[in-house]
Amino acid sequence: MRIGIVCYPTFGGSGVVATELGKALADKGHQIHFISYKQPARLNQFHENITFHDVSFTNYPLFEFPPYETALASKIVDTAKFSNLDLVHVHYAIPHATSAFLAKSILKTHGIHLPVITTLHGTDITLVGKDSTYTPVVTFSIMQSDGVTAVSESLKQDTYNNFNIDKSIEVIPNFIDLEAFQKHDKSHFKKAIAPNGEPIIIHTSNFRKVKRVEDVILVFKNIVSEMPAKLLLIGDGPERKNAERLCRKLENCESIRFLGKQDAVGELLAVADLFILPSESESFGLAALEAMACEVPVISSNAGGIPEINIHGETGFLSNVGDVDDMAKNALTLLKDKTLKQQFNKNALKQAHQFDINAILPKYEQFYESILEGNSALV
Ligand code: GMT
Repeated sequence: MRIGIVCYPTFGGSGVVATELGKALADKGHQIHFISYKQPARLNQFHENITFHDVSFTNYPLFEFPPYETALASKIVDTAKFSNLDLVHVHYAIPHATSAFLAKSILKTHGIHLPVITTLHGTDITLVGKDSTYTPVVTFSIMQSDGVTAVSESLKQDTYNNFNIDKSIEVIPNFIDLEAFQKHDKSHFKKAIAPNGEPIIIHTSNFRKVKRVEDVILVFKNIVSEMPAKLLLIGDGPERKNAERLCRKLENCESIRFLGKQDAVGELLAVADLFILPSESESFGLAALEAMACEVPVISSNAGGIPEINIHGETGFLSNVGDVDDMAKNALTLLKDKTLKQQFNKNALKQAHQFDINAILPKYEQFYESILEGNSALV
Protein backbone atom coordinates (compact mmCIF):
# COMPACT_ATOMS: atom_id res chain seq x y z
CA MET A 1 0.00 0.00 0.00
CA ARG A 2 1.04 3.63 -0.45
CA ILE A 3 0.28 5.27 2.87
CA GLY A 4 0.54 8.91 3.91
CA ILE A 5 1.22 9.39 7.63
CA VAL A 6 0.55 12.80 9.16
CA CYS A 7 1.97 13.34 12.63
CA TYR A 8 3.71 15.65 15.06
CA PRO A 9 7.47 15.26 14.72
CA THR A 10 8.08 15.47 18.46
CA PHE A 11 9.87 13.10 20.84
CA GLY A 12 6.94 11.56 22.72
CA GLY A 13 3.41 10.25 22.38
CA SER A 14 1.56 10.27 19.10
CA GLY A 15 4.63 11.30 17.09
CA VAL A 16 6.60 8.28 18.29
CA VAL A 17 3.72 5.87 17.68
CA ALA A 18 3.16 7.26 14.16
CA THR A 19 6.85 7.11 13.30
CA GLU A 20 7.40 3.59 14.64
CA LEU A 21 4.25 2.42 12.84
CA GLY A 22 5.45 3.94 9.56
CA LYS A 23 8.91 2.38 9.94
CA ALA A 24 7.45 -1.05 10.66
CA LEU A 25 5.05 -0.79 7.71
CA ALA A 26 7.96 0.25 5.48
CA ASP A 27 9.90 -2.84 6.65
CA LYS A 28 6.96 -4.93 5.43
CA GLY A 29 7.22 -3.37 1.98
CA HIS A 30 4.59 -0.62 2.14
CA GLN A 31 5.50 2.77 0.68
CA ILE A 32 5.32 5.30 3.50
CA HIS A 33 5.07 9.07 3.06
CA PHE A 34 5.50 11.03 6.31
CA ILE A 35 3.99 14.51 6.24
CA SER A 36 4.91 16.94 9.02
CA TYR A 37 6.47 20.34 9.70
CA LYS A 38 9.78 18.76 10.70
CA GLN A 39 11.43 15.39 10.23
CA PRO A 40 10.00 13.16 13.01
CA ALA A 41 12.50 12.65 15.86
CA ARG A 42 12.65 8.87 15.47
CA LEU A 43 12.95 8.99 11.67
CA ASN A 44 16.69 9.01 11.81
CA GLN A 45 17.77 6.49 9.19
CA PHE A 46 17.43 6.14 5.44
CA HIS A 47 14.83 3.61 4.35
CA GLU A 48 14.13 2.85 0.71
CA ASN A 49 10.37 2.75 1.35
CA ILE A 50 10.14 5.99 3.35
CA THR A 51 9.83 9.54 2.04
CA PHE A 52 9.49 12.62 4.20
CA HIS A 53 7.39 15.56 2.97
CA ASP A 54 8.09 18.81 4.78
CA VAL A 55 5.11 21.13 5.33
CA SER A 56 6.88 24.40 4.76
CA PHE A 57 5.05 27.68 4.45
CA THR A 58 5.91 31.23 3.60
CA ASN A 59 4.74 33.63 6.24
CA TYR A 60 3.20 37.01 5.47
CA PRO A 61 3.13 40.05 7.79
CA LEU A 62 -0.67 39.87 7.84
CA PHE A 63 -0.57 36.48 9.54
CA GLU A 64 -0.20 36.74 13.26
CA PHE A 65 -0.70 32.96 13.26
CA PRO A 66 0.75 31.10 10.25
CA PRO A 67 -2.10 29.03 8.68
CA TYR A 68 -0.53 25.60 9.26
CA GLU A 69 -3.78 23.71 8.61
CA THR A 70 -3.98 25.20 5.12
CA ALA A 71 -0.34 24.43 4.32
CA LEU A 72 -0.79 20.88 5.64
CA ALA A 73 -3.95 20.30 3.56
CA SER A 74 -2.11 21.51 0.44
CA LYS A 75 0.80 19.19 1.19
CA ILE A 76 -1.55 16.22 1.64
CA VAL A 77 -3.20 17.06 -1.71
CA ASP A 78 0.19 17.30 -3.40
CA THR A 79 1.51 14.06 -1.88
CA ALA A 80 -1.69 12.12 -2.57
CA LYS A 81 -1.70 13.20 -6.21
CA PHE A 82 1.95 12.78 -7.06
CA SER A 83 2.79 9.80 -4.85
CA ASN A 84 -0.52 8.15 -5.66
CA LEU A 85 -1.50 7.50 -2.03
CA ASP A 86 -4.03 4.75 -1.29
CA LEU A 87 -4.93 6.39 2.01
CA VAL A 88 -3.78 8.93 4.55
CA HIS A 89 -3.48 8.03 8.24
CA VAL A 90 -3.44 11.02 10.59
CA HIS A 91 -2.24 10.80 14.19
CA TYR A 92 -3.81 13.21 16.70
CA ALA A 93 -7.10 14.76 15.62
CA ILE A 94 -6.13 18.43 15.97
CA PRO A 95 -5.61 19.78 13.34
CA HIS A 96 -4.57 16.75 11.31
CA ALA A 97 -8.02 15.20 10.84
CA THR A 98 -9.38 18.58 9.76
CA SER A 99 -6.61 19.22 7.23
CA ALA A 100 -7.05 15.68 5.90
CA PHE A 101 -10.79 16.25 5.43
CA LEU A 102 -10.05 19.46 3.53
CA ALA A 103 -7.47 17.68 1.37
CA LYS A 104 -9.91 14.85 0.70
CA SER A 105 -12.60 17.33 -0.38
CA ILE A 106 -10.16 19.12 -2.71
CA LEU A 107 -8.97 15.84 -4.21
CA LYS A 108 -12.60 14.86 -4.87
CA THR A 109 -12.87 17.84 -7.23
CA HIS A 110 -9.89 16.35 -9.10
CA GLY A 111 -11.66 13.00 -9.35
CA ILE A 112 -9.42 11.39 -6.71
CA HIS A 113 -10.76 9.49 -3.69
CA LEU A 114 -8.47 9.62 -0.64
CA PRO A 115 -9.67 7.61 2.38
CA VAL A 116 -8.76 9.25 5.71
CA ILE A 117 -8.00 7.29 8.87
CA THR A 118 -7.73 9.17 12.15
CA THR A 119 -6.03 7.76 15.24
CA LEU A 120 -7.05 9.43 18.48
CA HIS A 121 -4.17 9.57 20.93
CA GLY A 122 -5.32 11.19 24.14
CA THR A 123 -5.17 14.88 24.80
CA ASP A 124 -6.79 15.54 21.40
CA ILE A 125 -9.92 14.11 23.09
CA THR A 126 -9.49 14.31 26.86
CA LEU A 127 -8.00 17.79 27.18
CA VAL A 128 -7.61 20.04 24.13
CA GLY A 129 -10.32 18.52 21.95
CA LYS A 130 -13.10 18.80 24.48
CA ASP A 131 -12.39 22.50 24.99
CA SER A 132 -15.27 24.38 23.33
CA THR A 133 -12.71 26.27 21.22
CA TYR A 134 -12.23 23.11 19.20
CA THR A 135 -15.20 20.76 19.86
CA PRO A 136 -17.34 21.46 16.77
CA VAL A 137 -14.39 21.07 14.41
CA VAL A 138 -13.00 17.98 16.15
CA THR A 139 -16.44 16.33 16.19
CA PHE A 140 -16.97 17.08 12.51
CA SER A 141 -13.49 15.90 11.50
CA ILE A 142 -13.82 12.62 13.38
CA MET A 143 -17.25 12.00 11.88
CA GLN A 144 -15.89 12.70 8.38
CA SER A 145 -12.96 10.28 8.73
CA ASP A 146 -13.39 7.01 6.85
CA GLY A 147 -11.96 5.09 9.78
CA VAL A 148 -11.23 6.02 13.39
CA THR A 149 -9.01 4.21 15.86
CA ALA A 150 -8.25 4.89 19.53
CA VAL A 151 -5.21 3.67 21.43
CA SER A 152 -7.20 2.25 24.37
CA GLU A 153 -10.73 1.25 25.44
CA SER A 154 -10.62 4.11 27.92
CA LEU A 155 -9.96 6.65 25.15
CA LYS A 156 -12.74 5.17 23.02
CA GLN A 157 -15.18 5.65 25.92
CA ASP A 158 -13.88 9.17 26.58
CA THR A 159 -14.53 10.00 22.93
CA TYR A 160 -18.15 8.83 23.12
CA ASN A 161 -18.61 10.61 26.47
CA ASN A 162 -17.14 13.94 25.36
CA PHE A 163 -18.30 14.22 21.77
CA ASN A 164 -21.54 13.78 19.92
CA ILE A 165 -20.17 10.96 17.81
CA ASP A 166 -21.90 7.79 16.62
CA LYS A 167 -19.06 6.49 14.52
CA SER A 168 -17.50 3.11 15.10
CA ILE A 169 -14.11 3.42 16.81
CA GLU A 170 -11.67 0.53 16.55
CA VAL A 171 -9.33 0.10 19.51
CA ILE A 172 -5.81 -0.67 18.28
CA PRO A 173 -3.48 -0.36 21.25
CA ASN A 174 -0.04 1.17 21.09
CA PHE A 175 2.83 -1.22 20.63
CA ILE A 176 6.46 -1.81 21.48
CA ASP A 177 9.51 -3.00 19.62
CA LEU A 178 10.84 -5.62 22.02
CA GLU A 179 14.23 -5.62 20.35
CA ALA A 180 14.73 -1.90 20.87
CA PHE A 181 13.47 -2.03 24.46
CA GLN A 182 14.91 -4.84 26.53
CA LYS A 183 16.86 -5.43 29.73
CA HIS A 184 20.65 -5.22 29.31
CA ASP A 185 23.32 -6.07 31.77
CA LYS A 186 25.01 -2.68 31.97
CA SER A 187 26.48 -2.88 35.44
CA HIS A 188 29.21 -0.29 34.64
CA PHE A 189 26.53 2.17 33.57
CA LYS A 190 24.42 1.40 36.63
CA LYS A 191 27.43 1.94 38.86
CA ALA A 192 28.06 5.35 37.36
CA ILE A 193 24.53 6.46 38.26
CA ALA A 194 24.21 4.64 41.58
CA PRO A 195 27.75 3.98 42.90
CA ASN A 196 26.55 2.36 46.13
CA GLY A 197 24.04 0.05 44.47
CA GLU A 198 21.07 2.30 45.17
CA PRO A 199 17.90 1.41 43.24
CA ILE A 200 17.35 3.59 40.17
CA ILE A 201 13.91 5.08 39.65
CA ILE A 202 12.95 6.64 36.32
CA HIS A 203 10.25 8.97 35.03
CA THR A 204 9.99 9.99 31.37
CA SER A 205 7.51 12.48 29.99
CA ASN A 206 7.01 15.74 28.17
CA PHE A 207 6.81 17.53 31.55
CA ARG A 208 3.36 18.93 30.90
CA LYS A 209 0.99 19.66 33.78
CA VAL A 210 -1.01 16.52 33.07
CA LYS A 211 2.07 14.37 33.93
CA ARG A 212 2.23 15.64 37.56
CA VAL A 213 6.04 15.57 37.64
CA GLU A 214 6.03 17.17 41.09
CA ASP A 215 4.28 14.02 42.36
CA VAL A 216 7.27 12.01 41.14
CA ILE A 217 9.52 14.15 43.33
CA LEU A 218 7.20 13.82 46.31
CA VAL A 219 7.02 10.04 45.91
CA PHE A 220 10.81 9.93 45.67
CA LYS A 221 11.14 12.09 48.80
CA ASN A 222 9.07 9.50 50.70
CA ILE A 223 11.17 6.66 49.32
CA VAL A 224 14.53 8.18 50.28
CA SER A 225 13.24 8.88 53.77
CA GLU A 226 13.37 5.07 54.20
CA MET A 227 16.16 3.95 51.88
CA PRO A 228 18.79 5.51 49.59
CA ALA A 229 17.79 5.67 45.91
CA LYS A 230 18.47 7.64 42.72
CA LEU A 231 15.90 9.34 40.50
CA LEU A 232 16.43 10.02 36.79
CA LEU A 233 14.00 12.45 35.15
CA ILE A 234 14.02 12.18 31.37
CA GLY A 235 12.34 14.69 29.06
CA ASP A 236 11.63 18.35 29.12
CA GLY A 237 8.69 20.71 29.05
CA PRO A 238 6.84 23.52 30.78
CA GLU A 239 6.78 21.89 34.25
CA ARG A 240 10.51 21.25 34.49
CA LYS A 241 11.17 24.54 36.27
CA ASN A 242 8.58 23.79 38.97
CA ALA A 243 9.97 20.29 39.41
CA GLU A 244 13.51 21.65 39.81
CA ARG A 245 12.25 24.25 42.28
CA LEU A 246 10.51 21.56 44.35
CA CYS A 247 13.54 19.31 44.48
CA ARG A 248 15.69 22.26 45.67
CA LYS A 249 13.08 23.14 48.29
CA LEU A 250 13.01 19.54 49.54
CA GLU A 251 16.81 19.50 49.53
CA ASN A 252 17.17 16.17 47.76
CA CYS A 253 18.68 17.37 44.49
CA GLU A 254 21.86 15.36 44.96
CA SER A 255 19.88 12.14 44.38
CA ILE A 256 17.91 13.49 41.44
CA ARG A 257 19.17 14.07 37.91
CA PHE A 258 17.27 16.00 35.26
CA LEU A 259 18.59 14.50 32.03
CA GLY A 260 16.47 16.48 29.55
CA LYS A 261 15.40 14.99 26.22
CA GLN A 262 17.21 11.73 25.46
CA ASP A 263 17.33 9.58 22.34
CA ALA A 264 18.52 6.46 24.14
CA VAL A 265 15.60 6.04 26.56
CA GLY A 266 15.82 2.25 26.15
CA GLU A 267 19.38 2.20 27.46
CA LEU A 268 18.43 4.18 30.54
CA LEU A 269 15.38 2.02 31.20
CA ALA A 270 17.60 -1.03 30.89
CA VAL A 271 19.29 -0.14 34.21
CA ALA A 272 16.16 1.03 36.04
CA ASP A 273 14.50 -0.67 38.99
CA LEU A 274 11.18 1.18 39.02
CA PHE A 275 9.24 3.53 36.76
CA ILE A 276 6.87 6.20 38.09
CA LEU A 277 3.93 7.57 36.07
CA PRO A 278 1.56 9.61 38.29
CA SER A 279 -0.37 11.27 35.41
CA GLU A 280 -3.64 13.14 35.90
CA SER A 281 -4.84 11.74 32.59
CA GLU A 282 -3.24 9.22 30.24
CA SER A 283 -4.98 7.54 27.35
CA PHE A 284 -2.42 4.75 27.19
CA GLY A 285 0.94 5.44 28.81
CA LEU A 286 3.47 4.41 26.20
CA ALA A 287 6.31 5.38 28.54
CA ALA A 288 5.09 2.77 31.05
CA LEU A 289 5.00 0.10 28.35
CA GLU A 290 8.57 0.94 27.31
CA ALA A 291 9.64 0.49 30.94
CA MET A 292 7.79 -2.81 31.25
CA ALA A 293 9.51 -4.15 28.13
CA CYS A 294 12.78 -3.50 29.99
CA GLU A 295 11.44 -5.55 32.94
CA VAL A 296 10.78 -2.46 35.04
CA PRO A 297 7.62 -2.53 37.21
CA VAL A 298 5.46 0.59 37.15
CA ILE A 299 4.18 2.70 40.04
CA SER A 300 1.40 4.74 38.49
CA SER A 301 -1.89 6.50 38.89
CA ASN A 302 -5.05 4.71 37.78
CA ALA A 303 -5.95 7.41 35.25
CA GLY A 304 -7.49 6.69 31.83
CA GLY A 305 -5.99 3.76 29.97
CA ILE A 306 -3.12 3.06 32.38
CA PRO A 307 -4.93 0.11 34.06
CA GLU A 308 -5.16 -1.54 30.61
CA ILE A 309 -1.36 -1.70 30.58
CA ASN A 310 -0.15 -1.72 34.19
CA ILE A 311 -1.88 -4.53 36.06
CA HIS A 312 -2.29 -3.74 39.76
CA GLY A 313 -0.43 -6.20 41.97
CA GLU A 314 1.21 -7.94 38.99
CA THR A 315 3.24 -5.59 36.82
CA GLY A 316 3.23 -2.72 39.29
CA PHE A 317 0.72 -0.85 41.40
CA LEU A 318 -2.05 1.68 40.72
CA SER A 319 -3.02 4.53 43.07
CA ASN A 320 -5.52 7.36 42.87
CA VAL A 321 -4.23 10.48 41.13
CA GLY A 322 -2.25 12.57 43.63
CA ASP A 323 -1.98 9.87 46.31
CA VAL A 324 1.80 10.17 46.60
CA ASP A 325 1.86 8.38 49.98
CA ASP A 326 0.28 5.29 48.49
CA MET A 327 2.61 5.40 45.48
CA ALA A 328 5.65 5.64 47.79
CA LYS A 329 4.32 2.81 49.96
CA ASN A 330 3.91 0.62 46.85
CA ALA A 331 7.37 1.54 45.58
CA LEU A 332 8.93 0.61 48.93
CA THR A 333 7.03 -2.69 49.02
CA LEU A 334 8.77 -3.68 45.79
CA LEU A 335 12.18 -2.21 46.55
CA LYS A 336 12.34 -3.96 49.93
CA ASP A 337 11.23 -7.40 48.75
CA LYS A 338 13.70 -8.84 46.22
CA THR A 339 11.65 -11.96 45.46
CA LEU A 340 8.48 -9.98 44.87
CA LYS A 341 10.37 -7.47 42.76
CA GLN A 342 11.80 -10.24 40.57
CA GLN A 343 8.33 -11.67 40.06
CA PHE A 344 7.01 -8.21 39.05
CA ASN A 345 9.97 -7.76 36.65
CA LYS A 346 8.97 -11.01 34.90
CA ASN A 347 5.28 -10.10 34.88
CA ALA A 348 6.06 -6.69 33.39
CA LEU A 349 7.95 -8.25 30.49
CA LYS A 350 5.19 -10.83 29.94
CA GLN A 351 2.59 -8.07 29.82
CA ALA A 352 4.73 -6.03 27.38
CA HIS A 353 4.63 -9.02 25.01
CA GLN A 354 0.86 -8.46 24.65
CA PHE A 355 1.75 -5.21 22.87
CA ASP A 356 4.52 -6.60 20.65
CA ILE A 357 4.65 -4.58 17.42
CA ASN A 358 4.54 -7.84 15.46
CA ALA A 359 1.11 -8.57 16.92
CA ILE A 360 -0.29 -5.03 16.58
CA LEU A 361 0.98 -4.15 13.10
CA PRO A 362 -1.32 -6.63 11.29
CA LYS A 363 -4.28 -5.02 13.08
CA TYR A 364 -3.48 -1.71 11.35
CA GLU A 365 -2.96 -3.45 8.01
CA GLN A 366 -6.31 -5.24 8.35
CA PHE A 367 -7.98 -1.99 9.35
CA TYR A 368 -6.55 -0.21 6.29
CA GLU A 369 -7.77 -3.04 4.07
CA SER A 370 -11.26 -2.94 5.56
CA ILE A 371 -11.44 0.81 4.95
CA LEU A 372 -10.20 0.43 1.40
CA GLU A 373 -12.89 -2.19 0.85
CA GLY A 374 -15.43 0.34 2.07
CA ASN A 375 -16.31 -1.64 5.21
CA SER A 376 -16.40 1.25 7.66
CA ALA A 377 -19.52 0.60 9.71
CA LEU A 378 -21.58 2.91 11.91
CA VAL A 379 -22.05 1.95 15.57
O1 GMT B 1 0.25 14.50 26.15
C1 GMT B 1 1.04 13.67 25.79
O2 GMT B 1 1.60 12.88 26.52
C2 GMT B 1 1.35 13.59 24.33
C3 GMT B 1 0.30 12.79 23.67
C4 GMT B 1 0.50 12.81 22.20
O3 GMT B 1 -0.47 12.54 21.52
O4 GMT B 1 1.55 13.13 21.68
O5 GMT B 1 0.31 11.50 24.27
C5 GMT B 1 -0.85 10.74 24.19
O6 GMT B 1 -0.59 9.76 23.22
C6 GMT B 1 0.33 8.74 23.59
C7 GMT B 1 0.52 7.82 22.39
O7 GMT B 1 -0.69 7.26 21.97
C8 GMT B 1 -0.22 7.99 24.80
O8 GMT B 1 0.68 6.97 25.19
C9 GMT B 1 -0.37 8.99 25.96
O9 GMT B 1 -1.00 8.31 27.03
C10 GMT B 1 -1.26 10.16 25.54
N1 GMT B 1 -1.18 11.18 26.58
C11 GMT B 1 -2.23 11.52 27.32
O10 GMT B 1 -3.32 11.01 27.19
C12 GMT B 1 -2.00 12.57 28.34
